[in-house]
Amino acid sequence: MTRDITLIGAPVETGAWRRGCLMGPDALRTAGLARALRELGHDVTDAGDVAPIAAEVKPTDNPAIRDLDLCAGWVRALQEAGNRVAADATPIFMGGDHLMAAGTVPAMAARAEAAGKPLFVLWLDAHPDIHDFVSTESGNLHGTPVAYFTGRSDFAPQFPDLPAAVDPANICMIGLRSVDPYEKAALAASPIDVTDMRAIDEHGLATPLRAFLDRVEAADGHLHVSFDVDFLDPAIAPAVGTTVPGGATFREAHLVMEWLHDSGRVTSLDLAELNPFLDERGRTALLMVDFVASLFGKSVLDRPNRS
Ligand code: NNH
Ligand code: MN
Ligand code: MN
Ligand code: MN
Repeated sequence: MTRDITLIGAPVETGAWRRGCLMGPDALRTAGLARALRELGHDVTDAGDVAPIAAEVKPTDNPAIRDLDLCAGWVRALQEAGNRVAADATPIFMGGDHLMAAGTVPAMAARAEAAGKPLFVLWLDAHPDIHDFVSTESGNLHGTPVAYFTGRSDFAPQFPDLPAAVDPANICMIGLRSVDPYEKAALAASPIDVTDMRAIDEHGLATPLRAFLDRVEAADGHLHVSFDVDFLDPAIAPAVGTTVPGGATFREAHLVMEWLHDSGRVTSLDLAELNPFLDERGRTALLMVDFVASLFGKSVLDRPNRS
């Protein structure tokens, strides 16, 4: 299937403690993201980078929160950029830290709603990013997008009113291995489908991913994939500010990409947390491009796999 793919740069870095994610979109460009997708036959347009909408917002009561004005400006700008994406286009949002998902996911939820379909979200990450303005101890707002886009906590008036909330029952998180106490409680009380690294070690990720993709299919849903670089093991993907040992291997991540492709269901993608300042000769950026190519149709053999 040939797609109209729009690359949208989201060089937000104020959601993370370490600087450098602002170089993420350019590193993905340099690593050949557009070329790799064109070689697979897709029509690719690079829409350039989004810029934050300057705004001064009301401070919160949590003194730990960092760069609130700029973060709020990014969320607003990325929602607006997401709203401009054509109904039949497949956007790839090139981050930028994971705060980007507070912009991209609500826009994709609104787009799905306009098409009369539910939005499902596959969250590939070491972290659940389900903090809110009150619970975050680090004050880094890349740890908050899931609480925001599910409407779980109040982010008003700093972040925009949600155009459409994502039903937490439509979210699947895979790869978790760094969960703060508040987040543990939040997940325990939530219908979010969670596969942590222990579950992957014990049973593999095939069963939970298949079950989730079957649900997307049965509901005829849109599927947004939010891929945080730290989903991957730091041994293969060092270019991320929050490495956590014991992540997904090359083969596990590759299999996820190939199943996502086979499902035909992916309607939008975030590439989050790539920090090129921490990379080694571009290897993490090149690896991400390789995974994206697999998600959009690069295969080893020109015949279906038997399974
Ligand atoms: N939970 C931590 C925090 O809120 C870490 C979040 N960092 C991430 N998330 N990289 O994916 O600060
Ligand atoms: Mn740039
Ligand atoms: Mn994340
Ligand atoms: Mn993470």
